[in-house]
Amino acid sequence: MRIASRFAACLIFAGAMYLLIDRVNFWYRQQWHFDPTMQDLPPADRSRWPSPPLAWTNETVEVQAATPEGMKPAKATYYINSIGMKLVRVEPGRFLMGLPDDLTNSIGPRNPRGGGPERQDGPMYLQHQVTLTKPYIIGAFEVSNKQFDLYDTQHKHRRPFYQQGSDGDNHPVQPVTWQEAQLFCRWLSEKEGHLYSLPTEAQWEWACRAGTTNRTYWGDDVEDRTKANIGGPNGSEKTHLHWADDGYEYTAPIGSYPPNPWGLYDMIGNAREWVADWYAPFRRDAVVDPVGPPRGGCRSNKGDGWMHPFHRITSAYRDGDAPHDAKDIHGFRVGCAVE
Ligand SMILES: [Ca+2]
Repeated sequence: MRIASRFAACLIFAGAMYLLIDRVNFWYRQQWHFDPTMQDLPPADRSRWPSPPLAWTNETVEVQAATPEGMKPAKATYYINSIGMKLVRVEPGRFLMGLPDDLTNSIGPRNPRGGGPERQDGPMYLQHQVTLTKPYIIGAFEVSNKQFDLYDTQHKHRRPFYQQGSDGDNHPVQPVTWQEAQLFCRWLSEKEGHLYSLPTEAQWEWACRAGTTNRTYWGDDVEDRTKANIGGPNGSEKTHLHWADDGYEYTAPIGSYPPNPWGLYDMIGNAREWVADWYAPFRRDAVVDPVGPPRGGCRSNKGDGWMHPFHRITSAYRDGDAPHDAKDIHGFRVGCAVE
């Protein structure tokens, strides 16, 4: 009896400690909102930007795109900026963002506070209608190490071991913080006179889906590892080593897998990509040009990554991490305003 009561007391104590730590952790994350380095950048001082903006070249090519109907030829126009980055213009449209409830349950709702274990207390994938009213530009590829090195010559010393040396130059840059991704966009804006920024989460997902309504832009077979650089049945970093049958145990050079129907590469897999929004549960209401909530503790990132298990693979994938967090999976692609 004495042992049982001690055991019960231990359980109560452990439960209380867990709740206390959880609340402190939540409070701590909320404080990030007040840190100026975690905020959107101040409005750009455009007086020193090149005017008129640097001209881009462009090319229209036929690509073999991954679609729900299999591999299909598609025409894609790429704008090429001053550092050789290829960009695609995306037209306005309306789509269902998030996932239907049955899929949400199989993927597992993400923790609405970002990071940490998955929980059932937030509609992180609640499907809702999004209307985007303006065209925008988005990178056709993830930002590469070589491109990011032009902005930060010291980043090469932070590359993970599997991206060392010139062989890693064309891999997606990682790790980068949300703040670093923003600063890269500002640097590129000042260099060219075009207004770059991270895409919003809705802009990113519309571009990823590229008009498809399936679980991914190539259909519903999430175990098809010829379509994206993703993990295996158990995608933890440890076991991913056993899933190198596509030739890439970790990241792959950008553009190693087929593009989506709009000519965008690695929207699923490879680096997981920061977007502009604070990370928060979705609501059922239809929204127009959403930019996310005005405050939060974590920033969203999209697109699954090279270590993700099959059951999490979807165009709607999202997670939240601290803006100053930089894991070996955090990369990004640029967005740019049509002006
Ligand atoms: Ca990616």
